[in-house]
Amino acid sequence: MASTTRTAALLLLLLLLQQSSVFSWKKEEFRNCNQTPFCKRARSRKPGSSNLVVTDVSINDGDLTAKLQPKNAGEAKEEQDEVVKPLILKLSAYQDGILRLKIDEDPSLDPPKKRFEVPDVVLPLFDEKKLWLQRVSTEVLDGDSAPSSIVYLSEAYEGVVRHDPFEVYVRKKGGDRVLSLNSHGLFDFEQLRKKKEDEDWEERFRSHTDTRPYGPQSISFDVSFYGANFVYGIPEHATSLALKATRGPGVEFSEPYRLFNLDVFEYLHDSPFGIYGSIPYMLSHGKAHGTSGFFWLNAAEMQIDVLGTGWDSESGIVLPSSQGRIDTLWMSEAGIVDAFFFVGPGPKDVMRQYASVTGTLAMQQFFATGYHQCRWNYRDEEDVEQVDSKFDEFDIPYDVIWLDIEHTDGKRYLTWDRAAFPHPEEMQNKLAAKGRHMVTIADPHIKRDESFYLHKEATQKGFYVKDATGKDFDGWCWPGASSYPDTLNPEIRSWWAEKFSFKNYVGSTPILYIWNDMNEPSVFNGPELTMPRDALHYGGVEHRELHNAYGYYFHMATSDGLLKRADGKDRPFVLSRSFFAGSQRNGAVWTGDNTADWDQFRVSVPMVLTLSLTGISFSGADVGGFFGNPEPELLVRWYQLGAYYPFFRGHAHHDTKRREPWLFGERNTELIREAIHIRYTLLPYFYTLFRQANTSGIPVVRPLWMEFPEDEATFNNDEAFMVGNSLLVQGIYTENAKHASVYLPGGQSWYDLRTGITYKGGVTHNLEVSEESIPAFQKAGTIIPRKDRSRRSSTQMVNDPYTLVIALNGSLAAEGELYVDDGKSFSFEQGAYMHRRFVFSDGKLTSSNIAPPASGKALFTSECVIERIIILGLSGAKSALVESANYRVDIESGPLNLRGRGSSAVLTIRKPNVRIKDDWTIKIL
Ligand code: NBV
Repeated sequence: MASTTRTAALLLLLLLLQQSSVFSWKKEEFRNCNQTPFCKRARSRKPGSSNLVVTDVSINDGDLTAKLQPKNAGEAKEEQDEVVKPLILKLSAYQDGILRLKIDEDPSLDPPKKRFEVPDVVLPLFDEKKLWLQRVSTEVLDGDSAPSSIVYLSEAYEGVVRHDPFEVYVRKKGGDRVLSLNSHGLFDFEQLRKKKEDEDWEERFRSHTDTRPYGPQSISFDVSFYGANFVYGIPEHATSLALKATRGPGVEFSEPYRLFNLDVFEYLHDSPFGIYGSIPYMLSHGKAHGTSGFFWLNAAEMQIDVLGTGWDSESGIVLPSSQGRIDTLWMSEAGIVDAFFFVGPGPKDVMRQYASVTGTLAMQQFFATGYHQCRWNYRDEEDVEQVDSKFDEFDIPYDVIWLDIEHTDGKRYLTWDRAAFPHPEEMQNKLAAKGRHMVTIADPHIKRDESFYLHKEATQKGFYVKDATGKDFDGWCWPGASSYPDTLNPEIRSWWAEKFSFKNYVGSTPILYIWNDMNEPSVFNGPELTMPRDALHYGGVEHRELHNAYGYYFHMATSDGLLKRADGKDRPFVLSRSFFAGSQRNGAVWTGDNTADWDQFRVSVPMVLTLSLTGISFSGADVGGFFGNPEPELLVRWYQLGAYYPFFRGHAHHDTKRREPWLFGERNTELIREAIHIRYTLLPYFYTLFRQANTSGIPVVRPLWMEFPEDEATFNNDEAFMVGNSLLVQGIYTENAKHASVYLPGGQSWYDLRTGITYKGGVTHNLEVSEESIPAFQKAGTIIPRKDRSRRSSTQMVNDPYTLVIALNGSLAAEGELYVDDGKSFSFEQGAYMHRRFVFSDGKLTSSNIAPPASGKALFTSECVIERIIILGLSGAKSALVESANYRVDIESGPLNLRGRGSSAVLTIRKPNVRIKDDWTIKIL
């Protein structure tokens, strides 16, 4: 027994050594497209090679259905020994301009296996949006020789299925195309079939063999975006926001964008290589059409080429000019075609359309919008107490302290290393007394240890993912030999969820929340450090079919666990590294193991923006960089920018030097304190934006073009971003910067957040920068609610008074909103919240209610008042009248900032003391 333990320990050590040697990107560990047969096959296909035609079009249950088969299907039958079976095509239209296309094998023709359709991603409510198609009109459209079937999509758009050659597209009624599929004839669907005698279906990569018992089953097709200047989306890659061409003359990336969830050590800062999560959803934006989106619900490995101008020249076939059109090639190893076309035409329309399919951000706990302090690891209770008290000593607010894997008993998650953490409840109670919270890590790899209750139960109940032979899959991860719960199965999800009850998770208290890491899943001895593709899940589903959604189901189960433990009364908070379409419903996501360097810092912005565009509104990057030791200047710049990420957490690898905010000298502590403080002052605004993301799918942070869809200069900008519609933030991504060029979009002017100085829009400004702050501007015409008093944590700010910052536009007008609820329960769903609109015009500020009349009894109220109103862009006034109450309040000029700089056109109304719950008007006299 002792010798088995020794051998296991030795093996683990060897593995860890091997791990540390891969602490830098090791290309050869991972497959490229040429080493991935389905990708290689799809990429070698020539335009026009798909010879499918559409037949048997009819309307069934409100959908258009048809058959898809080779043009010469009849003749082929006689010549070939194999009959190519027709595929079944289904086209459905939904409200708000959404077209759904499904293509699968015909179940009545007895395919060897049912192909996998990803469950639990499309909202059940989406079905209610279906437009029951009554009729289809069949016509020969301009320039075609064969007919097309046309269906109604909305007043402005229609869906078209061209019969020969097969093509599906969306167009403006009778006019320009928006999106199309198979316009270049690259569609291919490998149907499941019997293995021929001389065939070898196995695939080998390094020392691994994939048995591939079902053989080739990949699908590929081209998708074109019209009226587009750029395409975006398909996370997760560390690269620019606007996607680069991956094929064609002179491209920068020669590999397609890969979507395959992997645990990649030290990922590169500019690469199409797929990392922890995948969302097969691409958006386009352009002057001519506006925005459109294409989502392929498929969880198998996907590779996507963005085809640069002239991409087809390799084949000798040159396509018509691609002016204003961006062509892409989508390739997936398995699954079915389940594709959604979103017509926009505005960026926010597309966000809403996508959200109606996959859902919006779960409403988050208020505390989670504050600052999180993490490290691998906070060693013990004393360390936690020290760090916690230092935040108070240095007067820096923070909300959550995190415990990484070392806090457990030998990496058995949901247990404690009792030597280091003998009194977990007491530790949490002390944090709770200051209104703070704790997060512990719970990874999906379960230690294969007979005496570990989780392992015992999972084994007995048969709840683990199986290997290709049907035995429990046994892989290596942090705890050594490990198995993985099969959270595709709803029963296993609810079993996992139960483990978070206060009774089951011994030592947990109501202020404890969860972090899911390594859920790609990471398997140290697996192919490409993940689970073998021939591993088996519930219902005989092969791992290859759902790989990209494994982390999603695990995140979902954990989030359900936190919901259950509080009888559905407390909002869960779960951070996940891996994600899929719809993960926004489970909680937050972060960008994994970045490095403490300027390039990685810079790429965090397009990464967070891409997540935002694809529904994941609550995301952020490790502030400071996970690997390596940031120079103090980089750390400070990272805090200054990270304060505007939706998810704001400092984190570091255990080999790095300690880097809590007070460890870099007085000046740097002051700068970091200021950065974190700015975040806290803006929490009312952030929380209002979180609610907007929750109701509409419009993300908290946005690429500039989402707010300025007409301004071409914004389309490719990923150095700056908008927080909501009112704030523009620009990072400083170089050392020792004295100046920064900042493009401020046109149409109105902008106010520097610190000085109130105005800048013209539509111009790139060359601004002086100092170490004190990064450029941030409030858009003229907006009102931002703030809470300026400095507190220990967000929960201590609940009763604090507000400041309103009014940035006037050219007509001396502005407007903004404030959303407030109890910050933790679900009573907002019954109407227990406040939603106010502030409008400034004609020298008057009015506050009015925009919440619908509350339906339930659980009304929410707040006695909070407004203690200060800052008006940017106005001068001269001396007093104001609070109407209805009929009292006067003083107006002062200023404030100027610390250096005595600032605009002269800034006024402050002191102590108007109106309550946020009331309707009121304040008139400038
Ligand atoms: O649990 C340890 C780390 C964690 O700190 C990090 O945030 C994760 O992304 N985890 C990865 C595993 C080890 C990475 C080297």
